[in-house]
Amino acid sequence: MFELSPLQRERLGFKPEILPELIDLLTADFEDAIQPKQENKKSEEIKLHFPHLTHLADIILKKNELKKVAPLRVGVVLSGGQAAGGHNVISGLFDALSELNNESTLFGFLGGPLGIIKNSYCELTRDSLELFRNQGGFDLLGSGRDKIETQEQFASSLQCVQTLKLDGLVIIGGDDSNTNACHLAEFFLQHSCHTKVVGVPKTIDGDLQSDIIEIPFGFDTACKVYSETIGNIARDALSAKKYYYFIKLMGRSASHITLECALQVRPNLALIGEEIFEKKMTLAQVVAEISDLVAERAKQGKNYGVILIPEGIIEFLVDIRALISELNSLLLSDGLHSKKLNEMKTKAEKLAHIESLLHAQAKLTFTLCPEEIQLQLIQDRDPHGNVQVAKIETERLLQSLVEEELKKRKALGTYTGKFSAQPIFCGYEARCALPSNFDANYCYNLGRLAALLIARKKTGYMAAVTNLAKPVHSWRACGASLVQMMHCEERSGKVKVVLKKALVDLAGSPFHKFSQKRQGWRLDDSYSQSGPIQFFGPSEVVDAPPQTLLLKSYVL
Ligand code: FBP
Repeated sequence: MFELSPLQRERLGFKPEILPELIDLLTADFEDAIQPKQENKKSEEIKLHFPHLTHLADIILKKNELKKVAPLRVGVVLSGGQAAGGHNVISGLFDALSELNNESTLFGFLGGPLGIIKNSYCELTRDSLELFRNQGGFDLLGSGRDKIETQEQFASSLQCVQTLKLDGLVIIGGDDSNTNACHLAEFFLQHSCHTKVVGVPKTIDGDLQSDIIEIPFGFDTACKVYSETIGNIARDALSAKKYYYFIKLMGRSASHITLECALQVRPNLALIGEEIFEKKMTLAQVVAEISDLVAERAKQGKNYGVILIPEGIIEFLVDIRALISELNSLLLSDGLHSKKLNEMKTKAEKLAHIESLLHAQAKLTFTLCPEEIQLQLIQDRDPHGNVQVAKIETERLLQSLVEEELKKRKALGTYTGKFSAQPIFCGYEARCALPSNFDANYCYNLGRLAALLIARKKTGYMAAVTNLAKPVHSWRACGASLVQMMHCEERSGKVKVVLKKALVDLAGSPFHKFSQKRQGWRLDDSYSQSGPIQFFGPSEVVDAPPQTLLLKSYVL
């Protein structure tokens, strides 16, 4: 058993603030939100997949007369990547179920969605939760990236919830897990199963958003942890004045994390994948943009700086995107070329073989990449044969290409500075941090709301808390209809009905603010050091929500 640090023990005693509508659960009920009927706007494909759910509108809370609740049996699962606050969702869920009826039972599925398929679970009690309140990590239950997708998996899940006689199943996850939640809710209804399915929005990436899902949990803590690191590194750059720090930030596709950290720290340059995509920029153009910055700063005698690179950038660069797509179709996991490549002994043989197969443009892009990146592009593939973009060391790729470019400029006499760089990856260290007050409060309320949705027999909803830029006493609780968030998307050549990933909105106020400020950040060293997450002190320090939220709500 792990030993808790003094701070962890102190955090066990933190009492999350409950939003007013969720204090007295027995008198709380839901009604349809006043909104234009969405039903007709949904495509035929979506209606076909979700005949029972297609009519569901978002719901809001209303006060009602006291409604007693029979003992509830609920299962909960953590799905996908870790995000700070998961244990608080479960604590909130547990406490709320006990308040609704103290004979209720909460089961936790082990190791992610596979736990549902394989019927692997444990019963959660007040004692088992005791050491997990306000703590980071997902280790109470573990997590996994398995999806409930096939008919057999749906059937096993149905059997599992029926065997356990579950009134509700709470799926804590990102866009894919909540897509599965919607499909499961529909499947259970089609099979006259009374288990209600409720999703909870989680992902540090911040890309699970809609009109009423303002931000998924975990984003705030992760960005605060990264901003602390970046702020410290920036101060190091300013002190030693000898390095450029190329900092890659986690976030599989969208650049929300990079944007938030840029707003918090004010680096000299922050690349935003969505903007690069909109401008149809190539790798060479991005390299030129960074080199221009280095050259401009060198003219002022500044041979140091901080550059933020979102993990997902690789797929937003038009030429790399085309290369990856060509490589993906060439190297299908069961394909001929993949087998051939595996049989080859030397790196050089493998690279030459791939080069010989690529079309002219893709070949040019491939040869532009240093050898170690070329190998990452062809070797690190997922079980479907796709490039694992998260494993490509973009920070090293850009650093080495900028170095090359600067050498050329030096030879031409257009650059006279010194360039020495350090690649840094800010990734896994932030996912299991002790949740910030924002995430601890948010998650606890999400858990309570999920319990209430189940008690009021709502299925196919995601727990949603709005007004998050305001203090907790102004937060509102609602249910977001999952089906209203669905859209059709082509994945691996097939049309699939999935929850839409929310990318950075280039017309939105957070990006607008960033683009107004960034010119000044290039040459002035206006770095801001946010410091570690604080749990004690004035509210503006300990309870601050992400800047992105404040800007979206026009609070800043
Ligand atoms: P989720 O969307 O599942 O929460 O995962 C987010 C994330 O942390 C990404 O930022 C990152 O690209 C990925 O998970 C890493 O995944 P893994 O843990 O499988 O290496």
